[in-house]
Amino acid sequence: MFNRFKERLKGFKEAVSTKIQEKGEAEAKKAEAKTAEGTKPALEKSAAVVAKTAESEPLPENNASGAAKTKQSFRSRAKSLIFEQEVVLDEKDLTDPLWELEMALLESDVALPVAETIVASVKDELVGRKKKIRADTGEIVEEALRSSLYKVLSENYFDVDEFIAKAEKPVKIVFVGVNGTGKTTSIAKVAKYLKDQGYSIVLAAGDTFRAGAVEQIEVHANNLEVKLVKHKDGKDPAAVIFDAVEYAKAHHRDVVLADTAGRLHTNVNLMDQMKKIVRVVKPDLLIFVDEAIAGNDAVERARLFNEAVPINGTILTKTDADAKGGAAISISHITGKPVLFLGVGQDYPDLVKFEPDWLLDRLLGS
Ligand SMILES: Nc1nc2c(ncn2[C@@H]2O[C@H](COP(=O)(O)OP(=O)(O)O)[C@@H](O)[C@H]2O)c(=O)[nH]1
Ligand SMILES: [Mg+2]
Repeated sequence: MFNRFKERLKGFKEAVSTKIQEKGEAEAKKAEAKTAEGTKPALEKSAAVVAKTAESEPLPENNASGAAKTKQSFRSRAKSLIFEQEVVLDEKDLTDPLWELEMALLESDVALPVAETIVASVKDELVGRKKKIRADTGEIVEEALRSSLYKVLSENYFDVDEFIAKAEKPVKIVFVGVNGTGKTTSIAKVAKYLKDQGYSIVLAAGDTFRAGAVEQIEVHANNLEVKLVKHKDGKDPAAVIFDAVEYAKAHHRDVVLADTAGRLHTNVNLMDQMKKIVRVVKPDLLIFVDEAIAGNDAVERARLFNEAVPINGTILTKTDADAKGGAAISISHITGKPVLFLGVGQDYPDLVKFEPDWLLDRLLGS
């Protein structure tokens, strides 16, 4: 998961570390020069004393090597000074590393405005703060990255568990998105997720477009032992979902999860159909589903869907197969809507409720 992202961040981390090291050395040299300057008169004085004593007394045998020893101890003190040096980074120091970071983010499919936000925040974290060199160099960079990514990831945080617990029942949730991204699979995963919490579930076979779609969701309904509402030869998804809601009301079921056909935002007819579903069903949550591996395309589609009909949040699937991480980092910032779940595999339990820390650990962890 996110291996390319981690790989790509290494360059930035190294660039900052090198900069801190260089500055520390320069500062230490300055300090060494100052120390040497300060002790020079004292050394001369002691040399004069030695010379004077030599006139009256025989020279102690070890005098020459004693002077060498003094010189040596200065050197090792200077060396340790490099490591203890406090380094302050200014904007100029960070120009190259931050460029490196921006490139890393863009190549990882992080959307441009999001990459710029992260870079500005990392710069803010690093510029002007006193940094103790050596011991915590790596940590400083890691911490700056972590807190900057955290800000972006937690921007629109939404607790879906709390929402469902408090919402009037049945909670109506409609899933939309393009074909093959994992809508139906995600519905099955969410059904299991909620069923495990004790909620009663009704599925709606609202993909009336694709051949085999009803059979596919029926298999999930049977596996999970939940009710499926479908229409025989029905072609109106709004009517199917409406009936599922009526069924849930009549039978006191907690949550309706409605499937829909895959559609592109450019398909006017299918986008109108989606608007009709929203008008008729008035979902509590309209969830956009897309796959993390689509990178910027997924983010752009989310933006366009949200423009056509305001979504409440997204589910990002196939993060288990995503090396870059860009979509997961960007999608919430770009749409202004929260990520609710991440798909992490093909089985029912492979669903993770979105938590910024969980994602951060995977983006930055080893
Ligand atoms: N690796 C992986 N595959 C997934 C994930 N979610 C869905 N898939 C697969 O994606 C394919 C399309 O899923 P489907 O639910 O039919 O997509 P839909 O057309 O949007 O309904 C299937 O083979 C799923 O098993 C996920 O989180 N990880
Ligand atoms: Mg489907």
